[in-house]
Order: sequence, then C-alpha cells, then structure tokens
Amino acid sequence: MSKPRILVTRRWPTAVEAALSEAFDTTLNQDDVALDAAQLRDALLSYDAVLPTVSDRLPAALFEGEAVRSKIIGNFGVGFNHIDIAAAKAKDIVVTNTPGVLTDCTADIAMLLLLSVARRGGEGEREVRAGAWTGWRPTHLVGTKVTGKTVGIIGFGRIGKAFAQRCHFGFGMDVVFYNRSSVDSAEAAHYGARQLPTVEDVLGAADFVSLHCPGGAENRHLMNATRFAAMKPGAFLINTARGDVVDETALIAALEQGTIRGAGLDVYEAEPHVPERLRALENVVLLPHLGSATEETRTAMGMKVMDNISAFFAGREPPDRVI
Ligand code: 8YV
Repeated sequence: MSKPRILVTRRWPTAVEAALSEAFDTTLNQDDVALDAAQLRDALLSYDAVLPTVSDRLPAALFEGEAVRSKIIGNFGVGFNHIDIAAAKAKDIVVTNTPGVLTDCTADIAMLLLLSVARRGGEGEREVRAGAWTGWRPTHLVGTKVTGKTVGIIGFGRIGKAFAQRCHFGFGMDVVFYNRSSVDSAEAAHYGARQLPTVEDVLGAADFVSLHCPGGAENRHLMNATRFAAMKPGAFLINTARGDVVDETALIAALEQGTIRGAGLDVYEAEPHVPERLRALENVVLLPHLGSATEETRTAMGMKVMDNISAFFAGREPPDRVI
C-alpha cells in the first residue's frame, strides 16, 4: 500500500520534518512562504492530510464544491479558530490539535508580558538601545509592583491554571478567575485560585487581567469598551489567547485615554498586522505570537501532529481529535 500523501504548510522543526518524511509521502514547504486560499484549496483536493498552522485560514468555502481528498487536518497548535470546524465536519474530515505540550511555555510568555508591561521593560530596553539613558534617578521609568497584587484570569483551562500557579506561588499574587463551567474549589485552590461568578466580578477585582479562553465566535470581542471601563483604574490587560477575544479598536482607545494603564499582547486581530496606533503607544509590550516558541515545545507540537495522523492512517482514533 502506498504511503499517504501529506502536505506540511510551513517549515517545522527539522526532527519532525524528518520523521514525517520517513513515515509518509511528505511535501514540505522549504521556502516557508504561507499558502494562499487557492493553494490551500488545491492542497485539500490533492493530499490525504494537510497539516496547517494558525497562519493558514481554512474557511467553509475551501471545503465546498468538488469533493476534497483530505481526510484529516492535523493542526500544528492548540487553537483551531482559523479552521471552519463545522464545514470540515460536514465533509467528514477529522481535525486534530496539539494540547498540553505548549501549556508551560504559553503561561511563561504571559508572565513575561505581565512583568514587562508592569515594570516598563520594553520602554527601558528601547531607551538603552537608543543610547538615550542618561543615568539612574529615583523617578526614572517607575512602574507598578507585581508581587502581592491580584490577577484575574479569564478561562481556567490548562494554560489559565499554569499561569495561576506561576502568579500565586511565584509572585504571591491573589488569583481570581472566570470560567464558563464551574471548577471544583479544591482543584482551584491547588493553583492558588478562586472562581468568581462573572467576567465583571473578575474585572472589578484584578490589577492584571489575563486572557486564556479560546478564540472564535463565542468569545469574539469578550473584552470590549464596556469591559475595559469595568477594569480597575491603573489595571493591565495581558493577551496570549487569540486576538479576536479583544476588540482591538476599543483596547487602543482605552490605552490612549488611560482607562487602563497598559497591555501586554502576543496575539492580534489580523495577524501579522498590528495597528500603527497600537505600535505608537509606550504603555504596551508587543510580541509576535511567541507563546509556544521554544525548541522543546515546537518539536513536541510537531510530534503530536505526527502521532495524530499516524493513528488516523493506522485506523486508530487520533489522540487529539477536536471533531
Ligand atoms: C501556535 C498557539 O504556535 O497553539 C496555539 O494555539 O497559539 C501558538 O502557540 C500557533 O497557533 C501554531 O498554529
């Protein structure tokens, strides 16, 4: 039996590309240029599996018309809001993701953003690099103390919990969270955290609000102008989840008007576009979607995709099936 034909849409860690090439009839993307919609549609028509990432948009239109050949989409990443899951399901296409292996690294990036924005690390770094530092003085780049403050977490899944643990046990913070379903209080206490009934309760209590819920329709613009106004004066927003959870225009207005003190962002509404008005602000720390970007995690993510499609083509249930 011939090996399944698979397409990897971007460059992946070398060890994973080697493993995939060994096990499957694999087409790699040596140039690492993102495929456009027509190329993705062609890929679905001509490969048994397509392995996309967050930079590939797979809307319903790509699954319609002439029957697609792909039977599985092995997404590289835990978030899958770039794939129209209902449209894939309607065509009996299995979709898998890579949960678990990026939990720690994403929680670490959230902590990096929280510390950087509170302590004005980005501003300080820019000043030193520009040769503009004139020397130590008591009033220079004075930020906000982190230790002992209250952090509010929206979405208490794997990453939200890992972030709570860092905040509470690492920085002595009081941790409150909102989660759609109720979390056992003993389990929450394990992470030093306490569930509150509404998003508003969390916003009213927190000095730092950190988003850890999925992107997509149900959480679109969960943070809007009204909710920024409900945050404590002087509070900060951290987003390592998905850009569409935040109304970016409302966020920019809240930052410009001082409704909130600052923001640390790893994700944006229309990546890689980051609005000029946001880039012009000093009270933001902006990262280019680095949540899972460590050698260890990116390799583990790739190997998880490999496990998922290997199981599928061996007639077994893929371990990380989302539909
Ligand atoms: C990934 C992420 O690197 O896994 C996710 O959901 O946000 C990132 O850390 C990216 O999405 C790859 O598809």
